[in-house]
Amino acid sequence: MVVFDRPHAMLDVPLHYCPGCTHGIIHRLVAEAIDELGIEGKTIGIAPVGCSVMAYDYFACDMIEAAHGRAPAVATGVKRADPENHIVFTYQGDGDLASIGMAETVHAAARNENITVIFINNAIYGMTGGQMAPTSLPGQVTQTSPYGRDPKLCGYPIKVFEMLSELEGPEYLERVTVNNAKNVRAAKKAIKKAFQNQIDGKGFSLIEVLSSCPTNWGMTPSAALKWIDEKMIPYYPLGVYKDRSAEKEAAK
Ligand SMILES: Cc1ncc(C[n+]2csc(CCOP(=O)(O)OP(=O)(O)O)c2C)c(N)n1
Repeated sequence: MVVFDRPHAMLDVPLHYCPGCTHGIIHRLVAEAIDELGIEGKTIGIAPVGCSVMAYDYFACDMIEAAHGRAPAVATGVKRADPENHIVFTYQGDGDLASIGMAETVHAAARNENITVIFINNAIYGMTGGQMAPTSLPGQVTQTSPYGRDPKLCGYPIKVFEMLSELEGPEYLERVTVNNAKNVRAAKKAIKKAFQNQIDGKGFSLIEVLSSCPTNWGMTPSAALKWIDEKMIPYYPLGVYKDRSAEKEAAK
């Protein structure tokens, strides 16, 4: 009996990610959700630049490359062109989604576009070598904040969900992480729900995944997973920030 296998929606190729990077786990969870919902043939993924720029090599579904930050705009076009037959997801880093692409993110959420957004928050610009991101923590040492992020100089981190949950538009916002087995299971559930919402026509679903970047954080993989628990989760609490359908149900 097969009890564990590679998801069909994930291609059998080696990943280029650094040891201990959690992009690979999240790719797997997305692929499992696609398999379980039986949507591989109609799914189109949009990945802009960032460490996941080569995601088109890893997913078995159709993939489109977007310019930095523009994935929600591209996803909007793809989804609206054939809403009945396309399931569209974006896969974006925090530099991408919360900095150069912040406008696209906010407006797609406000419009309640019926798309699924997978947001990888590793608190740093990974691909370009570890510069400070909009989500880098106060005091965090990065290539461009060698003495630690000073909010007086660089401003405060952007808490994407705390902002977006004030909008009427979005259907579902949940922050998860993948730093231990229990959290991976919860992340899978949230990612699958974000796709299911789209299938059900409910609208904009965004899953933020607190992720590790051992290379640019200058840590071992296990220390990086611990850092998520000790530093990231207290600043970016896990949980559901918006679930409009559940709220409507509860109000009945
Ligand atoms: C318009 C534009 N500006 C800047 C860049 C350079 N660039 C490539 S990836 C990247 C940051 C990616 O960081 P993030 O989105 O956090 O993803 P990660 O690599 O950490 O997964 C930047 C600034 C670019 N490719 N295009």
